Formats: sequence, C-alpha cells, structure tokens
Amino acid sequence: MKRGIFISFEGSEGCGKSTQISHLTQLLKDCGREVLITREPGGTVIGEKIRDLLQFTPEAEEMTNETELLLFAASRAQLVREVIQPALENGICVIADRFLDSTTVYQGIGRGLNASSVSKINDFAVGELKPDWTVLLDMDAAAGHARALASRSAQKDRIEDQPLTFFEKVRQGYLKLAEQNPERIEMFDASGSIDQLAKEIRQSCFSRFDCLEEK
Ligand code: Z5A
Repeated sequence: MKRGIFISFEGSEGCGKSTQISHLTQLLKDCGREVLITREPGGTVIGEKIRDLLQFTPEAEEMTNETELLLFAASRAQLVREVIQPALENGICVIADRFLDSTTVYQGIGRGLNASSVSKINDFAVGELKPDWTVLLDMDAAAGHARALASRSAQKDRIEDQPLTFFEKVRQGYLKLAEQNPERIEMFDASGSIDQLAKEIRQSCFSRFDCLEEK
C-alpha cells in the first residue's frame, strides 16, 4: 500500500489554518484520498488532557517554559505513534493543524529556550517523521491576533494572552525557519481573501504532488 501524504499547516494565531485545512481536505477527497485532520496540542485522549493543562488550567500560570516545552512534545509523541504513523501507513493523508515547527518557533524563539535543546526534544518526540509539505500562512501578527479574538466564543487561552511582541517574534521565527527549509516549508500571504488563498494552496499542492488528480 502507498503511504499517505503528510501535510502540516503552521502560522501565528488567527492566520486561517483551520479554514484552509477544510479547503485542502475537500480537494484531497475530490482526488479520491482518505484524509485525517489532527490538531496540536491534542488529537488523542492523552493529548487533549495535556491541551487542557497547557491552555486553560488556572494553576498553569505557574508553569515554567521548560515544562511547557515538554508538554507540547509529550502531546505530539502520543499523536505521532497513536494516530499519524498508523494512518500514513494505511495510505491515509494526514493534515496536521500545527506540528513540530510550532514548538521550534513558540518555545524556541517566543519563549527564548535554547534552540539545540528544543531541537533534540522535538526529534525525540517525533522520531524520523517530517511533513512532506508544510504550508506556512504568514500575516501581520496584530491582524492575526484580532481575527483570532473576534472568532473566539470561549475564553482566551494562556498563550493567546501573551503580548504582541511575543507574536511578532513568532512570525519572524517562522519566516526564518521557512528560509532554512525551502524544500519543505512554503510560505503564503494569508492577508488576502479566503478564496484567493485556497486557490494558491490548491495550485501549489497539485504541482508538488503529481500523484494527485481530480476524479
Ligand atoms: N503552541 C505552542 O506554543 N507550541 C506548540 O508546539 C504547539 C502549539 C503545537 C494552540 O492554539 C496554541 O498553542 C497556539 C500555539 C501554541 N497559540 N497561539 N497563539 P489553538 O489550537 O487554540 O489555536 P491556533 O492554532 O493558534 O489557531 P486559531 O487561532 O484557532 O486560528 P486558525 O486556525 O489559524 O484560523 P481560523 O480559525 O481558520 O480563522 C480565524 C478567524 O479568521 C475565523 O473567524 C475565520 O473565518 C477568519 N479567517 C480565516 N481566514 C481569513 C481570511 N483570509 N480573511 C479574513 N478572515 C479570515
């Protein structure tokens, strides 16, 4: 059986990942592919408990940056082995709403943790697994933050509460990572309309994976 395609979406909050993931999912389904969407932190029973701890538990205000890093990595280690690897081996395409680049950027650059420690922990958590393609949605940090806040029905989470300078560092971190990994990470301007962006991602997806063809 042919291995499924593994695509991750990255970018600062409110950049439109979930919206574009729905469009790409439909595209892959139209090509006759089975698709699984994952989100991080979360995506497994253990991961969802970690998500809650990371984002909403009141005591998490006391959480150190090192603990935060290890919890994101723990959630991903579970997700990779329980969900992502088995799906890919069964020919299912996986679209990840965030993957290890989020940790490199949010914890490594946003929180300022040692880059080589973050990289070692990332590698330990995911093993050899890397996305075949990473779609980076780039936009002004303040505009993304405003979009995210406007769409929230529930309470703000702990990370969304960071100052704007944190999200500006995150954005620059992503841009640097894209420069360092041009074969895997493709940057799209996320400030335009939903339809225009979906069209650009679609074109790029077809030119990258010649195994895809609309039925
Ligand atoms: N985090 C971390 O620190 N380390 C890690 O390793 C991992 C994560 C994995 C997870 O938050 C938090 O954890 C995240 C990083 C951190 N914190 N921050 N910040 P989450 O999963 O709850 O949320 P998120 O990943 O940040 O995504 P989001 O804010 O939910 O947004 P989104 O999925 O990118 O956007 P959306 O939901 O598709 O769109 C947001 C709104 O904008 C919505 O109303 C849309 O209709 C609208 N939208 C979308 N596209 C457009 C365009 N093109 N124009 C106009 N309006 C649009």
